Amino acid sequence: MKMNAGKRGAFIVFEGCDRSGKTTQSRLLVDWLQSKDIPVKHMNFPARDSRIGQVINSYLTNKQELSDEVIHLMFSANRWEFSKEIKNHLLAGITLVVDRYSYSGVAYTVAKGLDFDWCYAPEKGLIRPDAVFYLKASTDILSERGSYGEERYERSEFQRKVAAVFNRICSQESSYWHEIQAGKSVDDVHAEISKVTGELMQHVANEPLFELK
Ligand code: Z5A
Repeated sequence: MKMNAGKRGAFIVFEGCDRSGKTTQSRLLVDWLQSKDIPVKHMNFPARDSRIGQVINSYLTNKQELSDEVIHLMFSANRWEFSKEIKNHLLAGITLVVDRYSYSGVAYTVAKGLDFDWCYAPEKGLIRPDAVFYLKASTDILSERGSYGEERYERSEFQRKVAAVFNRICSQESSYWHEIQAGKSVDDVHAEISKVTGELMQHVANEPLFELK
């Protein structure tokens, strides 16, 4: 559904498996945009500081047990908590660079065996990104970046299932998803992302915001 038109910021999301470089690249992109005097803000999901985010954090760090359905809806509620803020920033002309969004929500829960459509349903109505950078690399490459930590989901077999869901979404949403080979050097990956972002910034300001549907 189309919403307000006007000069606005771009909504840029990073997705990918663990250690694919989302934090590294999203920070570099923020620095790059700032160097061009573009107003920009970095966000990440889960946003662990909110009340819902604190519950998510206790689940991820294995301090609390929740059913797969309940934690899925908590992750989605965490995004809804910030949806008005996201919209207001974009309409105020601030570009948002966001580390994980709805697609992580879908990918990690579908990887547990839940139905794709059920997982996607609570995301409908959230603002749709203008660009998603999908940082893609094999689990073998990613596991060379250090051993998995103590949090849930940090296991190779599970990560392969997550990657399969990201691949599916990437081919379904190819109009705004950009597959980036994340096994390249940090500088090469950044160069590719900043090039696509530069092109995006030339036209996005006058486009309406869209919702996930
Ligand atoms: N989750 C969910 O289930 N549902 C949801 O709706 C959402 C999330 C939003 C926590 O997320 C968990 O929540 C996550 C998904 C689930 N599950 N897991 N596992 P998080 O965002 O807090 O995840 P994280 O654990 O903090 O980040 P990450 O994904 O593990 O890492 P990253 O941000 O992609 O990578 P990085 O920190 O930038 O880099 C990792 C290392 O690789 C670091 O040492 C870098 O220096 C190195 N690196 C980065 N790029 C390169 C290149 N190009 N070459 C070599 N080395 C590199």
